[in-house]
Amino acid sequence: MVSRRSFLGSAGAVTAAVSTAAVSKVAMAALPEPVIQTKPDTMPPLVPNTGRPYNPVVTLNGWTCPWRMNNGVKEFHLVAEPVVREMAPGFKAHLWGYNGQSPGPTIEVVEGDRVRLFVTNRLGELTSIHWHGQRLPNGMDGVTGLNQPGIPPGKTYVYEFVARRPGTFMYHPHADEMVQMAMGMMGFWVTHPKQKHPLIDEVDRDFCFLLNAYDIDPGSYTPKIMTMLDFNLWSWNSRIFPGIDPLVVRHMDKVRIRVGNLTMTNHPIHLHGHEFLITGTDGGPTPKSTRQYEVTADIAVGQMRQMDFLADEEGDWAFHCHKSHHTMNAMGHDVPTMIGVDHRGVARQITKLIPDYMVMGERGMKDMTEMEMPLPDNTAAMMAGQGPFGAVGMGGMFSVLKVRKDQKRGDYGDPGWYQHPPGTVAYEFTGTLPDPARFKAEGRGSMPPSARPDPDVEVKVRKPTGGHGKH
Ligand SMILES: [Cu+2]
Repeated sequence: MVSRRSFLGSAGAVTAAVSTAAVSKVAMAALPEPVIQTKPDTMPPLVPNTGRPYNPVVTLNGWTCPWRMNNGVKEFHLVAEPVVREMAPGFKAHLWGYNGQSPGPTIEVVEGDRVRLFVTNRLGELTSIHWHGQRLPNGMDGVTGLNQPGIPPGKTYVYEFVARRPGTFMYHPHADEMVQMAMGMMGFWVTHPKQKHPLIDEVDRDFCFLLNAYDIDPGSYTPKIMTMLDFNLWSWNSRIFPGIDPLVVRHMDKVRIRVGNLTMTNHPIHLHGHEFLITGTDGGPTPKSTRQYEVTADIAVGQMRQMDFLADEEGDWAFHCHKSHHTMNAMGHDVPTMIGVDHRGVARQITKLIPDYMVMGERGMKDMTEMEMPLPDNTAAMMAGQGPFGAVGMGGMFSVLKVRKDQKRGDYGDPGWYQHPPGTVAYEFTGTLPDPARFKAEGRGSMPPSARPDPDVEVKVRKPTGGHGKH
């Protein structure tokens, strides 16, 4: 019997919930060693040293799964198991994932590769993996009950197929989906083209991440699994701002960002300073005739988008979901009841109670940062990003695209804050200002209304002397 330690390898400190005793020695001997990752850092791209060459992707706050070649077949080993994910510095969530992390490692293969994926279940319930977007034999599609029995706890199943289409894909369970995805089980998949592809440009930097969401009460560690829409943590690869790494590129790099959505709502992902083209979806590369320049791509539930652009503007550019409540961290309406009432001012209490108030008002944000509220243990700070000009009132799905002239090719290290050329930062005007033009009267609309409110309070108040019945 091979011990669990050797089964897990040197990084086997990650706790496994279920014993591997059920796996026979013969089966164990045939399994590739699963590589375990315990850090939430963005790992450097995994340059392929076996199999066919390609330009590897960089998984934001993630990593690519190593493989072994076995008689021309690319073999991966995914282990479904409980993991601890640091969603932001100091804020740890108890999730389920693969190989020590949520999301699981990115799978990178080349078009035409024969792929064999060993999936070991160390959860307490059945699981399976669906390979979203792949062309494959029906029995490899991973829908529990329909295409295969669920993988019982402690067992390992094997999926095998040829990666037929190049493109951007993902994987996730098709067993108890609502629970298992709410717990963080998902991963990215990239199939690189086997040769120069007319619709797939070669790029200098290729980033990828999944949109996911959690509902974790302040002070607790485990997501609520029955939440349908009211999630309170909006994350990229199970990280929230300010815990999401910047996307660092070299000036004039061709950049690709691949995004998949496994939340329960759509996300308009918005890039500052540049325009991009949607060059691919999970359906494959987009025809050139369909491409138009955008600065926001709405990514619906279960969709993937691949955005290409030329990083020709230096600076620190915001990159975020455009739904303002998705760039907020755990706060919800539950927070005040969890932490008790603050008696230092009614306005401050309103700020706490009404999240929108904070989204709208600088004042509210300032108050929050000054308040030093006693928050429950393990609660993501509401406003925690510290920028070069002060607090960045954001959370959740927010990061920064850093474009630098002196960034070395292949260097993804954080270059620090952008040094603005003199005279290129918005500044305070201290002279005297004429009164700005102001709104003076309502328009008439396209035709007279058939009725109007009675009494016409607003109009009477504004123009007490005027008769308004005969527009
Ligand atoms: Cu969003």
